[in-house]
Amino acid sequence: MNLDRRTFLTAAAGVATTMAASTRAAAGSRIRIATEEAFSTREHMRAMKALVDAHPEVTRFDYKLWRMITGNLQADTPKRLLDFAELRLPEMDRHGVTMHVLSLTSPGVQMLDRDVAVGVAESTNDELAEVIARYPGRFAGLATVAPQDPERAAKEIERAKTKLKLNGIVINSHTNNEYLDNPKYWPILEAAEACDMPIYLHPRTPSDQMRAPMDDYNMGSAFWGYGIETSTHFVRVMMSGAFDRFPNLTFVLGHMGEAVHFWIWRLDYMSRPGVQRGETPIRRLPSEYLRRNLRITTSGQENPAALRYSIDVLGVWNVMWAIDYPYQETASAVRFMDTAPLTEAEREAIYWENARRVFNIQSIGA
Ligand code: 1DF
Ligand code: MN
Repeated sequence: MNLDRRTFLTAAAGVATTMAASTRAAAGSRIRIATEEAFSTREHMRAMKALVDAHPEVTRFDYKLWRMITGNLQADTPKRLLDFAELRLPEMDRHGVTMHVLSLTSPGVQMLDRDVAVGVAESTNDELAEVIARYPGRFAGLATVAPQDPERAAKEIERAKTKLKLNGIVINSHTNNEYLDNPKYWPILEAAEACDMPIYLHPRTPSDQMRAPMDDYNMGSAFWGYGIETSTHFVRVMMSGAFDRFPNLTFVLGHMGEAVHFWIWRLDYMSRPGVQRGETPIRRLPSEYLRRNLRITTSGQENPAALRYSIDVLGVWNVMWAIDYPYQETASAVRFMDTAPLTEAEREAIYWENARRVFNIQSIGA
């Protein structure tokens, strides 16, 4: 561990010990909605196993990861992905987590062949709705769609909204190396806007176009490649003019906004008329889309300075809390949010009020 990192951790621990835990939290009555929480189904696992088994020669990070996950369903991560009652709810209860907003774990159905993907997406959404109904007030959920078939995906968004009462859509970045700014995917954006369903743009291993420098050191993973892939995807969508065409469409980015808004000043500066903006169809400044059409979550990022910055530039109403279960620890995600140097109003907004509004959550808590 180098000195910088040690200094940072000491500073973070100092914040933790000097901030008193809220009395409501101590009484166990604080509401906490975690917004990027992964699950899987038996059918999803079977389809992913068939895929990676059929291509033993592929060494891309996502294939390696899925060989590991599907190699032993009794291992810790797959067990936690498939479970609700035995491990997940007790873990939530131990740490005072009221709800998980569930999403099918990355890359969802997006590595599967089109027709398989459509089938797994629809059955996953049915199972998700059953889980939500089985444990009232404890789960909400984002619908999986197969972008491989944009028309069916648009229909599934409508079914997820009206019939299954799901709370948004998850898309795990690129699909067969294509991005959502491609006009063939506009039916998905159009349906999402029409149904008032936010699109949670979740990471996956970078596209082939971006992969080469990520192939060493496992950099295609959540360590670096996930964020670069996903932030680039969002910026592409923004620069395509999608938010002019669909002005009420909202995207959600995890991992503290995949750092997109850390570029907010430079995105505006470099896209000023005559430099870059004249070459793109966008009608507003990037900063306006970042504040109107983007929400972010804290999944997997426990850095109070990055949180403060995010609130200051995007507004407290655009920031939500998340754990990234089962890939990160519930205990530390709760400790981070309980002790971050915020006003109580900010803490409540980020812990649950924003999630309720953004994901249209109807009932909270048992
Ligand atoms: C990991 C992280 C894996 C995230 C994920 O899905 C995932 C990980 C397979 O740490 O291996 O979605 N994440 O969201 O950062
Ligand atoms: Mn995640």
